[in-house]
Amino acid sequence: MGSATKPDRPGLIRRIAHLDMDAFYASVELLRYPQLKGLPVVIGGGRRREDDLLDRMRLLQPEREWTADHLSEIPVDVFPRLSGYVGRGVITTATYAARAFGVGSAMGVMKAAKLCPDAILLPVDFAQYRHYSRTFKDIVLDIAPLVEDRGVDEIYIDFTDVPGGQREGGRVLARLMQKTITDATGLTCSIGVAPNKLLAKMASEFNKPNGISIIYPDDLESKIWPLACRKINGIGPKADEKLRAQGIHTIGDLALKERDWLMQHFGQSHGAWLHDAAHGLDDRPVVTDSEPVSMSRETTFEKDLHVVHDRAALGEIFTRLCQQVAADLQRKGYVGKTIGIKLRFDDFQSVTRDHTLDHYTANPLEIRQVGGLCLKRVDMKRRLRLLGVRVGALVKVDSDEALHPTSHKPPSSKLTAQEPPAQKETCHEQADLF
Ligand code: DCP
Ligand code: MG
Repeated sequence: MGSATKPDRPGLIRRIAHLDMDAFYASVELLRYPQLKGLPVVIGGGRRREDDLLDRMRLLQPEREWTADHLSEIPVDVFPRLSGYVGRGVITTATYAARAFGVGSAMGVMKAAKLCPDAILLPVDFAQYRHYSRTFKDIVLDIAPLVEDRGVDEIYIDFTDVPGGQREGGRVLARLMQKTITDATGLTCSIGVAPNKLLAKMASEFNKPNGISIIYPDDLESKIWPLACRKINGIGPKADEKLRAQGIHTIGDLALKERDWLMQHFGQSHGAWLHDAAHGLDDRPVVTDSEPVSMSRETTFEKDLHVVHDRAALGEIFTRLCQQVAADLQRKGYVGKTIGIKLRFDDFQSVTRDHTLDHYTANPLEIRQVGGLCLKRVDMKRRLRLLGVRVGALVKVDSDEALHPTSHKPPSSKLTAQEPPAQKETCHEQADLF
């Protein structure tokens, strides 16, 4: 699994955790309706109308008071069931009891009703989920400072330097986090700890719910290679189909393929990434909120601009955007080496292109020049609504990396848009515009 130790502190093993809350929306709902614990419950089909249930109780039992304080006293048989549902709503998540019937995220409520008609259907309440999301993240931040926010219910945490983070491969710290979160909120989570983010993300699923899974470098063959390729975060259904067409089903199958073969069949960068991923290699750092990944400036024009007729205006706007993003970088003390552009055409189709330099910069002229080269790679077939420039792969201007860029890789260009690269013939006309 490559060198797992940290070059700057030999002996310390890189330990990265991925924490994911269990059946998150459903578990938050069960906090206010504890009487539903253990039952099949699905969340979806509409926004929250808590008062509907209370209104019903006021009719059924008018002799007593029914307020938001009495939610836990609503009898189970009063809750709406899936069987009564008619509509096009989609399920956001389901309790583990409901999952046993094959019900899960992104499934139509009507379909779920066929699988488990007796499941209880509750509406979504995003404000409540956001509240608990903030709460569990704050708890983790109190224990470990390096936390990367990955959405409402998941985070990566760098355990490497945290006290207890190395004990039992990270299990001691993971257990402390689970307990602190459950004590404070009543919610459970699952945690995977591994040498990197890629493996930690897979590991957090191994023992769900309320589980901990520890992956060591030597576990690759026994624990990772038997898994389906889809378990790699980044291999979606389309990529999986392509792999299957080549007889590659498991991560172990993928690991057996030569790097060159993968690069030939799946493109240089994707092929190389597939090879690394199958061998459990992933150097991505845990990126905290305080470290921006990129800075960008963009503008939507008052009226759509024509690439030829409005050439002067577009050139000026682009120069200004580059100056602004360079000023942002300089003010905040960052330099970056990936320069990218974004365009939106009058049909709302968006295109991005970027180019990675072999050094870091915050120089407006250089950003302008490299951005201009990126623009030349776009087929300007329509009028433009929006133009933007982005500088990514940021580091602090006074960091070691900025002063002595370590990458010996040649500068590379990457197409980040979904559509095929611009045709040469159509590019000629625009070649001098920017
Ligand atoms: N979510 C959603 N629509 C989806 C997937 C998820 O609205 N298609 C929401 C509901 C989930 C939350 O995001 O509760 C977190 O997603 P997860 O994939 O982590 O799923 P859960 O936390 O519900 O379950 P698990 O225990 O498998 O993590
Ligand atoms: Mg989850």
